[in-house]
Amino acid sequence: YNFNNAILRRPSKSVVNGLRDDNRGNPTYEGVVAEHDAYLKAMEEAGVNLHILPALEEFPDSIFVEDPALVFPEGAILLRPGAATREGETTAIAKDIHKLFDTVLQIEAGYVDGGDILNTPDAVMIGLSARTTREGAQALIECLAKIGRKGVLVETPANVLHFKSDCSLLDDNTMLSTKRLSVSGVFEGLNVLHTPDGEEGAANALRVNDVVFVGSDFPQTIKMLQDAGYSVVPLATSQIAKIDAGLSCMSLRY
Ligand code: CIR
Repeated sequence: YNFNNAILRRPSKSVVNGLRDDNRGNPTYEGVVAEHDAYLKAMEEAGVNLHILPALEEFPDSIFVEDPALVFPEGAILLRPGAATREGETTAIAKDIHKLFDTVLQIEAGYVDGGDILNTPDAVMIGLSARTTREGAQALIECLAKIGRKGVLVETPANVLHFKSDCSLLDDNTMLSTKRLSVSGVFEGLNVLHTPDGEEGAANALRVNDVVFVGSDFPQTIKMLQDAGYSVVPLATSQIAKIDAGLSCMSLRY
């Protein structure tokens, strides 16, 4: 969670048509831009150097730059998003990734969304989901091995879009997680703080250097984290939540 750099992509006007599971209405373009602007500012204030990519009208979900790639200080891995309308985002981001990294690998089989990947001090967890296939996860484990990292397969709860929709890393040995995810025992050996009932959406928080970004619609989670000693930066997410996104999705951090 110590990052010097982050890659972001400006929202396109087509973001209003972003993918979603249940229709809770379209977000507005202006609303998404406002949430993105506040996120970008919070990243800068947290001490991160930003690489901001231009909007891509042909890909409504391309603001969620976390999904087509995975980045580490030592290199990047191009992924293959598992939604048909998002597959082309890999090619779209590849040239920017090549500019920023000397080592760039690519998964050659199956599908993996970056939203299913949680980097912990021990290992890189890869959640199987409707977007991330076993074949893709295996291909990713091989790429990770080439840059000296260990990948492990884990399960995403049913009806949850991404593994990281339900969890985030708060520090080296503490996770924020929904109860439905942690009952699987996936975080055994780590401290787990559970999102209060009704605030499951807060689990996709984001630790960036000394602060934790948390959705501002989740007061109980914010208080719980503050009481636990974290410095919380509440950020509005109600627009991006309409297209199933949270705080990790809008950046690639390294
Ligand atoms: C999608 O369904 O792909 C987008 N509407 C939301 C992606 C959120 N990304 C993420 O959690 N990494």
